[in-house]
Amino acid sequence: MTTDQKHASTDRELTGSEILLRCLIEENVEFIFGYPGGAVLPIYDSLYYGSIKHILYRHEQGAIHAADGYARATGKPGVVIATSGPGATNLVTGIATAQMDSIPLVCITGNVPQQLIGTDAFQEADITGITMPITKHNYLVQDVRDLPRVVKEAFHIASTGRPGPVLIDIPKDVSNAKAPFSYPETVSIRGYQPTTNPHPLQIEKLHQAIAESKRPLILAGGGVVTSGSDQELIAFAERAQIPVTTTLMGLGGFPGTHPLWLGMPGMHGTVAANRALLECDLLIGIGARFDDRVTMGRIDKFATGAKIVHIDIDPAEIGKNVDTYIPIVGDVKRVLEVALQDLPVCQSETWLEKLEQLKQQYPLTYKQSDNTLKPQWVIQHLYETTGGDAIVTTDVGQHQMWVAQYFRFSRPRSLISSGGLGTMGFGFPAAIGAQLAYPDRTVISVTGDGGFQMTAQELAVVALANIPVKVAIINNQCLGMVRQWQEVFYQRRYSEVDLSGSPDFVKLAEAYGVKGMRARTQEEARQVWREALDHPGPVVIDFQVDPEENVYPMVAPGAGLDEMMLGDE
Ligand SMILES: Cc1ncc(C[n+]2csc(CCOP(=O)(O)OP(=O)(O)O)c2C)c(N)n1
Repeated sequence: MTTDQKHASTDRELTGSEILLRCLIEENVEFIFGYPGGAVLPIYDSLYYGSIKHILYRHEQGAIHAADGYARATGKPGVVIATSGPGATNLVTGIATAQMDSIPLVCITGNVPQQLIGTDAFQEADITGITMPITKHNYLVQDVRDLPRVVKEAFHIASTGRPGPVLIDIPKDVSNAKAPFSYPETVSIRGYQPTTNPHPLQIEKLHQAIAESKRPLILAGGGVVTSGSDQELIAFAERAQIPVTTTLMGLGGFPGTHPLWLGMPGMHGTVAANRALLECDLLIGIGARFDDRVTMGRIDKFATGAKIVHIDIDPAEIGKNVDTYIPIVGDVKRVLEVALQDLPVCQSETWLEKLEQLKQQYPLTYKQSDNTLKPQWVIQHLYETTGGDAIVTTDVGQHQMWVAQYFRFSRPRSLISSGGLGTMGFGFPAAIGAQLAYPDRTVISVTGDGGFQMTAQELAVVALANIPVKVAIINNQCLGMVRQWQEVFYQRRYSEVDLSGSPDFVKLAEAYGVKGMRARTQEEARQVWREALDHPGPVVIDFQVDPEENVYPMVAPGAGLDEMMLGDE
C-alpha cells in the first residue's frame, strides 16, 4: 500500500481519537450515528469538543440502520460508532444488511487495550473476526500512526467499485496514543482497482444481440440506483425500445409511470414482468444479481430461451447465479454511456404490444371493502397524496411488498428497503437517517406492527430532535408475511404469529412525546394522513388494516415463474 501524505496536517501531536475526528472532518462527515461505552470514551471525549454532529440512538442497531438510511438516501458513506463487545456485536445485523445491499458504511468500534486482547477481557469481542464475512473490508488498528491511512482507505473502499460496509476496530490504547496528524491526499491499494470502463468488444456484442432480438428485456437492479444511471437507463430503453422490469432494489431507478415499465419481477412480481422473463429472447441484467427472489432459484425455468447479458461492476457476480452469454464488467453508468453510442433499435413492436396487453389484463389488484381498511389502499393513498414525491422506507414483510407494488417510485433513492437480508427493524431508524440528510423532504417509514416493535425505541431520537418522520404502521395484528405462508403452505396452522397483545401504538408514541393517531376506515385514514403531512414534527399513525389480507401475485418457494398464484381478487 502506498499513500501520499500531504493533505491536512499538524505539527503538534494529537491523540488517536483526535486524529480520528480530524480524518472524519477531512471526509466531510456530517453526522455520526452512535452509542458510547468504555472502549470509545476517548473518542466521545474528543467528540465533546468537535464540530461533527453526533446523534445518540437508543440501541446500536438503530444507529447503524440510521447510518445506512442516510447512505441510501445520499449515496455518501454513513458513519456509525459503537463500543467494544456488546456495542460492536449489536452492529452485526446492520453490517450484514448493508453488505447484502451494497451500501457504503464506515463502522468504527472501540476495542479493549491491545495488551488485553485475547484475554477474555471485560467487553472484549473479536469484531474483526466476527464481521470478516459481512464486511467489504475490515481493519484492526495497531498503531496510532496508521489511523489516517486506514480511515482514508476505509472511505475509499466503502464508496468505490461495488460499495459496502468497512469496519475499523480501534483498541483503546490506540485512541489514547499520540502522533502527529497528516491526512493522505490520495489512496492506492494494491489489488483493489475496480474496473469501471467496459471492454469495447463486449459493447459490440451487446449491440449485435440487441439488433437481432425480437423479445428483449432489461432487468434493472440496485446497481442502477447506486451508480446514478437512471437517466442513461431511460435513454437506453427508449432508444432501443426495450421494456424494463426493476427488482426491489432497482425501484425508482426507472420511472414507475413509464410506458416501458412492466413492474417488479419475481416472487411478488407482476404477471407482465414474470411472463416477459419467461419468454424473452434477450435478457439484459443491469446492476442486478439474479437473486432467488427474482429467479426463484429455478434456473431451469428462468429466461430459458434468452441470451443473458450481465452488466455489473463486480466481476464476482457474473455467472454466479445464471449462465451469462455476454458479460460486461464496468460501472453501470459508464457502460450505459458507452452503449448508448450507435445503439441499435430492436424490432420489438409485437413483443411490446403483447406485454402491454398483459399489463392491461393482469393489473395489480385487490378486493375493495367498505368495512375494513385495506393495506394496499393505504399505500396507494400515501402515493397519491404525496404525488410520489417522498422518501419511503419499509420494514420487511407484507407491507414491504405492497409498497413495492403500489407506490410508483419514479426517482432513484426514494425507496429505502432491506432487500437482500430482509431485516425487520430496519425501516424506522433508516427513515431517521434519510430525514437527517433531507430535513425538508417528506420521509415516510411504512412499517409492520411486528417490525416497528424491533426498533421502536428510536422514537426517543425523533422526539428529542424533532425529526419529522411520518411512521405509518400497517397494523394487521400479526406477523403478516409469516401468517400468509402458514395459511398458504401450512394449511392455516398459525404458529406464533399473533401480535394482538401489542402495545397501543398511539399511547406508545405519546409516551415518547410524539404525536400518535389511529385510523380504522378510509375516511379516518384520509383525515389523519392529511393531519400528519401538515404536522411539522414526527407522527406515528396506527393504520388498523384487514388482518386477513395477502400479497398477490405470489410464486411459491421452489416453483418457477410460470406458476404464479394470482389470489382470488
Ligand atoms: C429480524 C427478522 N426476524 C424475522 C424475520 C422473518 N419475517 C419476515 S416477514 C415477518 C413478519 C413481519 O411482520 P410485520 O412486521 O408485522 O409486517 P407484515 O408482514 O405484517 O406487513 C417475519 C417474522 C425477518 N425478516 N427479520
